[in-house]
Amino acid sequence: MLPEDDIDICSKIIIVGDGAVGKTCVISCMTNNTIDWERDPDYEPTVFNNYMTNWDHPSIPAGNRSMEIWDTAGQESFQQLRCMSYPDTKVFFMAYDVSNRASLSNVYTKWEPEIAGYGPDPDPNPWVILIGTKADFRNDKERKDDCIPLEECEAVAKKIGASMWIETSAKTNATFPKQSGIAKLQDALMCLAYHRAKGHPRPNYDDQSWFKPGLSASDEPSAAEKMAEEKKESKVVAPPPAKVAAPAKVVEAPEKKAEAEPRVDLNKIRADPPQTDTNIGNKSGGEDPRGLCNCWCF
Ligand SMILES: Nc1nc2c(ncn2[C@@H]2O[C@H](COP(=O)(O)OP(=O)(O)OP(=O)(O)O)[C@@H](O)[C@H]2O)c(=O)[nH]1
Ligand SMILES: [Mg+2]
Repeated sequence: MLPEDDIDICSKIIIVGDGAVGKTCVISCMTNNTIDWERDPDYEPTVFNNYMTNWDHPSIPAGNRSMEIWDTAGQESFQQLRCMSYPDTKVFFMAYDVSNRASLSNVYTKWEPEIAGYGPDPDPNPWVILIGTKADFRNDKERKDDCIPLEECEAVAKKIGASMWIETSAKTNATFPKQSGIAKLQDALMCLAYHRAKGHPRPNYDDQSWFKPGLSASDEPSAAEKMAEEKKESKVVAPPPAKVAAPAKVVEAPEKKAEAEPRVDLNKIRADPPQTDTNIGNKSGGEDPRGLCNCWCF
């Protein structure tokens, strides 16, 4: 373990992007991992939700580290509420769906101006990780032709001054977390938040020296991989009951790791989403079928 660092870090992270691109599913992968992909998960638009957690990374000196991650509504009707959450954000996740060109162009026509222009003291150069979601579509014979070429996505990352661009699949993460891009996203988030807290300049896309693989470096099967394996085995004897929350993803617990602390849970308040070109459906009211809770266990 590296020596204790001299600073306490509490980083605020926000995810933005069009409605239904898969923001909440990505956050779920980084937290409780309870989405049941064997049943097509219902789309429940988010209004607002946040999570608080401690975190660590093998390349980052130990210290008092916490992160607050905010899941926002992509729906236009929640713009005002969403914007209120922007001040003091250290790292933004900007998400697009790899099969939805409008969601990618909205990254620079809508989301980048929105986060860089809000509030009395907006940050004209926000720190951003661009996230492609639903990357499993790239290997899906029925959907791969809809997918945006990788070069175009990378060009957008450069255009908005993102420090990194990562394509992820929340769906694949259930069985292949290393390949899903989620572990890499977690590593990138921790490294970038630390870099910012240390007062370093915002990294350019072409300089990735700030990034160190941690979770994504291990060859050991992760807890999620083992869980998926166990789930498969237990299915032979008895199918798992629907909607039972899976155990939280556990990755080498650090000595100082604490239970994630619930903060605010408004996820039960459902949006009444307008139909946009990225809105694949809607449903309001009732329990969240994904069973999301406010926790984050790296
Ligand atoms: N194939 C596939 N589908 C996904 C993936 N992630 C999300 N989805 C689907 O997309 C739907 C919407 O995902 P959400 O995470 O709720 O979308 P969101 O961006 O949070 O939407 P808002 O809360 O309205 O802004 C889910 O119900 C899934 O069916 C993925 O990685 N692969
Ligand atoms: Mg959501």
